[in-house]
Amino acid sequence: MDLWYTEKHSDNVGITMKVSKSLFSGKSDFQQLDIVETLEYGKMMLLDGLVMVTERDEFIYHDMIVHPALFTHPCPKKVLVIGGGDGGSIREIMKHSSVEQAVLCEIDGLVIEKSIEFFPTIASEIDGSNPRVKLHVDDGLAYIREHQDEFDIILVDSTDPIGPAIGLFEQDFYNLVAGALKEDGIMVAQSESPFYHAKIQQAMFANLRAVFPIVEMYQAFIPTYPSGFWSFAFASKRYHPLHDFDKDRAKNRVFYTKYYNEDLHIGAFMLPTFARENIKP
Ligand code: AG3
Repeated sequence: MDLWYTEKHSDNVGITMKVSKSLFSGKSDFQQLDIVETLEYGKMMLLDGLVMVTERDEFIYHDMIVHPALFTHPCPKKVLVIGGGDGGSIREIMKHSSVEQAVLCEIDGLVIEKSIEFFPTIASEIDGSNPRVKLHVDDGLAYIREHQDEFDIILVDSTDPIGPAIGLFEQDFYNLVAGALKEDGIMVAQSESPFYHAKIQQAMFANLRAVFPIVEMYQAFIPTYPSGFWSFAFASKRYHPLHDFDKDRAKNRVFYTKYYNEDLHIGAFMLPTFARENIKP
């Protein structure tokens, strides 16, 4: 029997993958979590039916949510990830030796638990073995309210703005993030597909501009997300992702990155016209 999984990207289009088996299916207090084995992309995690990670292409998203900010900030020591319960962002952050502590604040403990069980290569730094990593199962808003003026970098590794992540796209939240950052802090948030989510981007970037002096969008090619054309918001109090970028430091990095590199860091900020228009001030 042929089993296929489809995530609908609109009423009339989606992505479909052939599945060999279902590994886990359950409902937490917050959302529906499914883990399936696909033939093309390896294991895949879905939240409320939306693709979060696959073993084959997760390196792209995780390289790109982490390294542009960590190679722009001159010396990131304390980094917070909001969401990101699979641990992929924390894994990449840990490659930066300047980082003394990384905190993961994920609202859904089930995502952490099942990622450790089914995605050991992604969750490799959140299984309790690394003393530089702290885990909090908590609402991101509640957490940052109590941790003001503390972080060099905050990464918002969220799902789409429906369900539990809805508040993570609003101006009140960005005000709290700005407060939780030090005076030269940087925030990066996943910012959906420029091709399908123009309205979300318009609102999100307007909210960010109301709070941060430097706001830029950059892109990455992520085959399993809607349209494959994905984006991130770079919002910063002092450092500009291109003008303050030390290309030699990125070039001389001592770890391997399968997607990110010092040239792509610059190229990722170059946007097609329609994407620029989505976020026009
Ligand atoms: N964050 C998910 C981005 C949103 C994907 N959207 C979708 N498939 N409709 C992924 C978490 C990875 N750490």
